[in-house]
Amino acid sequence: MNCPHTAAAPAGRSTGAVVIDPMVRDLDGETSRLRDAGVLARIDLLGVPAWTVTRHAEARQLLLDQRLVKDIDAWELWRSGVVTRAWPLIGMIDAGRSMFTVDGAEHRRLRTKTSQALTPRRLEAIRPAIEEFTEELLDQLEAGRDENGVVDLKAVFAQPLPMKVVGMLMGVDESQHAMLTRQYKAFFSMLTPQDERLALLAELDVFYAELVRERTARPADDLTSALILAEEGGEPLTEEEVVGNLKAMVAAGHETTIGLVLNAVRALLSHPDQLRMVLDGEADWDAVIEETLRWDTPTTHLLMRFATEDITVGDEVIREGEGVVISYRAIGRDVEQHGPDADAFDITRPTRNRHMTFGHGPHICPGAALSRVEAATALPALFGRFPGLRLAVPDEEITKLPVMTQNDMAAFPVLLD
Ligand code: STR
Repeated sequence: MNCPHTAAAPAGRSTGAVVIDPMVRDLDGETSRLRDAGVLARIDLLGVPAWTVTRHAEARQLLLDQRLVKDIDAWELWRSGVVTRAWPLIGMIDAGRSMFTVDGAEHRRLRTKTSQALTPRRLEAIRPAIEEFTEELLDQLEAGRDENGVVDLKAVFAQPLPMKVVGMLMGVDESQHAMLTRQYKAFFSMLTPQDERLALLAELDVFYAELVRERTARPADDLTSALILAEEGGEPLTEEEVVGNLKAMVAAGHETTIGLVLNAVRALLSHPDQLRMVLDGEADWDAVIEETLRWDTPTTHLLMRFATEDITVGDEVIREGEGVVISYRAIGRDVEQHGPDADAFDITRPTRNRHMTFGHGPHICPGAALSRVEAATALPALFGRFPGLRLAVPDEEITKLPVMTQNDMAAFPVLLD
């Protein structure tokens, strides 16, 4: 593959690296190639080399290793100017100061309020609202059928639900949801030219900064306002930090739960025996959710961490300054962790809860419990209302969007009866 995004082919770019396909034409094939390439595999991300970790145990260990940091200035290819803002994946890493990009004591300072707002106990308070959104969207699903009875479960249900939830939580008005969905779709798509991506990120920064200024002037009952207000005697977050956290929450909350809900529906429809078990009460929805998280992870690759010292993993050495990706899809299919049938979807699997799809260590997903509540509300309500739900096209015709880091379907057309 040529390398249009960097000034020159980066020095040290290895031959034999697994090239990550920006068009996501064969995700399962790519996942097996990554696993075959080793515990630590060399990958090529649009011409930029990195390591990826493909096994559960070693990923767990690296996610606890303080020698790996999120600070982009620890990346040799960035410091030397080989990787620039012209690289289409830069927005996944250089996303402003927030809990997503900082480590150590500063990270705890940036993250505490968010994780406290998202504990299972605090989430009980918003469960009724999630149920209400779900019912509303199920009505829209029914009303949205075309003359053949077909409706896109993604556009009408799986996509708006997490947007409504994270919008309510952060205080983003409903009138802005369609704009945000459109912007993030363009942000993640590899078909978007990089100058357009950089422009939309700048527009989003303006939007979020305005929201933060509004809440600073007039605090409301939302997490954005809570992030602005200083703890008694504590250090308040700066405006840049509040904006960073806000955009991380909206991007993450909106983009990942779509995958969880849709992937669970798709897995059940293609494994009707297991759907039966759930509908007959022989298995519970939590089993579906956890097995879906393991088997068909919403996040394929998490970019990126950087080594501040040489780190040995098995017989490979990550050199100081090199980048490390966590390949959650490969990790979920680890046979050491989940057994020889790790590639099979099986809600009765004993290890279904022992996945690492939300990460591990200090950066473990603060929204994990929230996404579980969303899925545990959406899935039973959907199949409760439409027990005969089925795909309107053969499963092989469902295509992935050209998004390198997320596992994202283009559409999911269904029949409701
Ligand atoms: C998107 C662009 C942006 O403005 C801010 C962020 C920070 C949080 C990131 C998000 C990103 C991309 C999707 C991520 C999310 C955190 C969790 C989510 C990586 C870079 C996952 O896919 C797990």
